[in-house]
Amino acid sequence: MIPTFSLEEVLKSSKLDKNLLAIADKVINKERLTEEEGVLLFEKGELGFVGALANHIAQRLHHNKVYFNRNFHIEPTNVCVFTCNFCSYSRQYKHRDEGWELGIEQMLDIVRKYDGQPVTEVHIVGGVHPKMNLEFFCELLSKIREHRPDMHIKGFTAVELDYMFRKAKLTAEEGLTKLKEAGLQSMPGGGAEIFHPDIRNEICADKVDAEGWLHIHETAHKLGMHTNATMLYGHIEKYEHRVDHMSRLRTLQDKTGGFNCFIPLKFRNKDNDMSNVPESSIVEDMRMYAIARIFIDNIRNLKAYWPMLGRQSAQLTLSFGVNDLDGTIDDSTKIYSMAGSEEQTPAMTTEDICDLITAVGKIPVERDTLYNEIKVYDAVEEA
Ligand code: V47
Ligand code: SF4
Repeated sequence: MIPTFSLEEVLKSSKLDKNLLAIADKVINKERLTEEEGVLLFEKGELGFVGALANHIAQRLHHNKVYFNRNFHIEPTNVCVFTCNFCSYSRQYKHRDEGWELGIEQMLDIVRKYDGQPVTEVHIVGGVHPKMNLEFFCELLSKIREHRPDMHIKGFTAVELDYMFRKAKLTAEEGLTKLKEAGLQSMPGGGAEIFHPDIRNEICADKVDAEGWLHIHETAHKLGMHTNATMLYGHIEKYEHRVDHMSRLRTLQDKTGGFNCFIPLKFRNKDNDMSNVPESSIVEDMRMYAIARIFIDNIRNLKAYWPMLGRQSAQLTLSFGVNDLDGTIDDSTKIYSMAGSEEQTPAMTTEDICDLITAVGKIPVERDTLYNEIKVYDAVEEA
């Protein structure tokens, strides 16, 4: 079993910096950290210290429960009008013969493959294709809804939506209302990358900026839709950029309460224009998850997305504040396999996921997209 760090033991250490001790006091008293304190945690907080604090918070919120979801992905295309330097997945329109472009019937065939299976969510995400417009996606959504009315449809990053709405000459509110009427129920968290313009302009200059991304999510929340939020870390950003990013999300969450979960995404460096940038170490990954859990005090769920992190590292994050493994049973996503993830054909059965969770002394809980509990798997029960 992986050891979890006891807060009491860690606080007994006489070597602790007094500012770190003050942060620990704040965490124990449920007080919010400032941005300066967030940066200090990244600079000085050792793995055991941040792990103990993160674990304390996760226990307070979720006891020993770790959530997973039964879902599958549809990736309509990897053709993209944008040119993010970290992306190993996209192909420009002029090279579209090297990529894929699915029609509505082909995507419905993917949905039909899961007929009779207890999946609760479909996650639709892909490149930004210049010819796949709002009308096309409304048709797709309504046909999925008609075929499988019980299944939650989570779809489209704010990057895809921003482009779709600008082309249709609609505001975010008008565009989201149309998609919602067609069947869209929530939005994934992609496209956030790093909000700070100093970094954003270096890694993904041509797509929607921080204000645009946040505006689309705020509008979705206003329309009653929940959304997720991501952060692409471990490349050229500095600690203050990570804290700035998390702080902007924390501020919007105070306003709307619409974020379901936060997902730090580890930068993978295979076959992209940033392949010269080394990947973060596993210690840095665990510190990232722990500090996210400590700093963002108003988003209840912290997700480790195992197809990108690899299942062993994802399992380790459960001792660093993570309470959600996403848990895709058949994840056909190519975003990470093409960028060098250990998971080349990501698929885990419910039993695999439950084993991963129980092996670190936690309780697997199947959830729906909105974190309603579907089934708690206790130790004696077969998955
Ligand atoms: O925005 C692209 C990331 C994201 C690389 O909301 C990369 O439940 C690492 O956001 N290395 C899209 N990351 C995927 C995404 C997501 C995935 C799973 C669940 C949810 C959710 C959202 O993938 C992009 C970008 O940040 N990405 N290339 C790369 N080389
Ligand atoms: Fe396009 Fe998304 Fe890749 Fe950027 S990360 S190039 S928006 S597919």
